[in-house]
This record gives sequence, structure tokens and C-alpha cells, in this order.
Amino acid sequence: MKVGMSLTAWVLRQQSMHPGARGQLSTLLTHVSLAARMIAHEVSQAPLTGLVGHAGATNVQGEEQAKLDIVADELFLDAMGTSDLVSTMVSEEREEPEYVSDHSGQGHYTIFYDPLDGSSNIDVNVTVGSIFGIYRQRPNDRGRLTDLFRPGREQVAAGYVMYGASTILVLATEDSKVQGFTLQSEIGEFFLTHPDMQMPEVGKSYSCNQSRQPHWSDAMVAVARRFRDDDVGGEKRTARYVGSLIADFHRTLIKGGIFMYPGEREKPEGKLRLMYEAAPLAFLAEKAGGGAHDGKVRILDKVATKLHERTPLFIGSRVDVEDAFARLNG
Ligand code: P6P
Repeated sequence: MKVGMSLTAWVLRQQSMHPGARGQLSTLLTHVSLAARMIAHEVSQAPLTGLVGHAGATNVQGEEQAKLDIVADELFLDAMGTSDLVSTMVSEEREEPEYVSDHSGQGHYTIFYDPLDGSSNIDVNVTVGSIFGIYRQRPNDRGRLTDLFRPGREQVAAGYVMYGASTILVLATEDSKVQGFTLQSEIGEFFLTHPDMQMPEVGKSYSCNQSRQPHWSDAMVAVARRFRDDDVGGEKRTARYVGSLIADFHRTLIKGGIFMYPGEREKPEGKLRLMYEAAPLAFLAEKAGGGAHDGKVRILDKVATKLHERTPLFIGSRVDVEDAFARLNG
């Protein structure tokens, strides 16, 4: 099989298309690749190195931290911090932002990341992933908390790493389409295997945790029933739910469909986080021709008021997310 270009070559080609580019984003993406390779190694060896199970601590979300959550968080922070280009990093695993350099001027970046989403699945060897969203600092940013609250449409790059049967890095920049790179672990390089990813207009599956139905609004119950019973957009659906956001999103990106984690009566804000889960994936979904909303508002237009803000999430094929939106607001 002819292997596609390496991630390094792709990043440099992207940079060459922008004569004024200083190579900073290229450097950052190279450091993301380093983080991905280090975490992929730890995830693949976890059962052998004892890095499965819980660390005996809870994170800012009040969730039990898996040992790998902590390791992945440290690796991601270290890999990005050594780029000397990152001013601030916000992690799902840390209550406060990490100010990794005293730069607060122009040309530096803020990164929101979930170092290991779905880590509760590690012990049963189910796919997990890292998610990241990158923002270029604005001239007036001074490292204030309020400087961090920006709509996802201002991301200059976003993506995820999927630690599954293969390790796949899926990313897009502000001026590229969605690209998927697969890790050749013996060489330690990612190679382009999924160029210019486009989400099918309408999907093959719908994805939601049906056990939460008693907590849903009547409108949400009707939406799930429609995807179960009707041929939305001419397609009869199947239900698919891994319970690991990256696995469910990656399938939706490739095969089409819709992933839904709605708000609930007791938790109208939903479970998933805006800045380092929904916004990066929404950036990719829209770049791939799909869409993402929270039931009322486009995800990429939402501006957080808290670092670890949660949001309902409807994300996937354009026809499907529009159909869900219409029914939720009919
Ligand atoms: P539930 C994993 O814990 C996670 O954060 C996401 O990866 C996943 O989509 C969601 O929670 C699953 O939540 O309530 O269905 O178990």
C-alpha cells in the first residue's frame, strides 16, 4: 500500500503555502504529535506496567482519576510546554490554568485539552482518546482568566488522537480540511491515511446512551425515537454507542450519523465539556461538512463563563443535526 505523506511533511507543506507564516503552528502540531506518541505508548503498555485502574484521587469534575489520566496529562503538558510557544494550558484534569511561559504577547497560544477522554474504558481495553483545541493569543490578552473564554470558531487548530486498533491523529487548522494520520509505531511517525475527510450528508447510525431516557425532555425522547424508527434522509439507522466520545465521534465522522449527549432534567448543562471536548470536535465536524449544536446554539458560537463548563452536544452529519435541531425547537 502506498503510504501517504508524513505528518511532518504535511505540516511543512501547509506552512509553505503561507509565505508569511513563522512556523509557530507547525511547531505546535509537531509537539502535539510528540504528546500523542508518548501517550499512545503508555496506553498500549498500561496492563503490563500496572497503569490501569484508579489513582485514588478525583479531578476537578469530582470524577475518579484513572492512573493514565494523570500520566497523559503530565505528558501532554510537558510536550507542549517545551515548544516555548504556549502561554496557557487548560486541562480537564486541572482546576486552574497552567501558565507555562511568561509570554503574554502576540504570537503565543492557548491550548485546551482533555488528555485522556473515556479513561474509564481503559480497564476493558476500549478505545480512548486525547482531544485538543488551540487558540492564538490576541494582542491584548494578558493571561487573565477572562482572556480564555473564547468561542470555538476562533480556534486556529483542533483535533484528537484515537488510541485504538491503530493510533490515529485527526486534525484541522483554520485553513485546512480535516486530515487523518495513522501512527507507524516502529518508525515513530504519523502518515496521512485519511486525506480531506468529509462527513456523509446523512448517517448510518445514531449514538446516544438510551439508559438516560428517563432523564430526557419529551422532545429529546421524540428525537431519539425518530432516529430509531424513521428513515431520516432516506437512511434506516442502527444504534451505535461505545461510551467513549472519541470512538463514537470518529465513527460518525467516517460513516455519518449523529452523536447526542443531551441535557437532562436534573443536569440541563449535560455531561460533556465545552472547551476541550465539544468545541474541538465541532471545529472538525463543521470542517468536514457536518454540524454541532447544543440543542439551541451552534457549539462554535458558545462562549464559556467557566473553564470546565459543560454543554449538551448534538454532532454529526448536516442533515441529522439539522433534523434534531428542528425537532428540539419545533
Ligand atoms: P455515559 C467518558 O466517560 C465520557 O466522558 C465520554 O468519553 C463519553 O462520550 C461519555 O462520557 C459517556 O457517558 O454517561 O454514557 O457513560
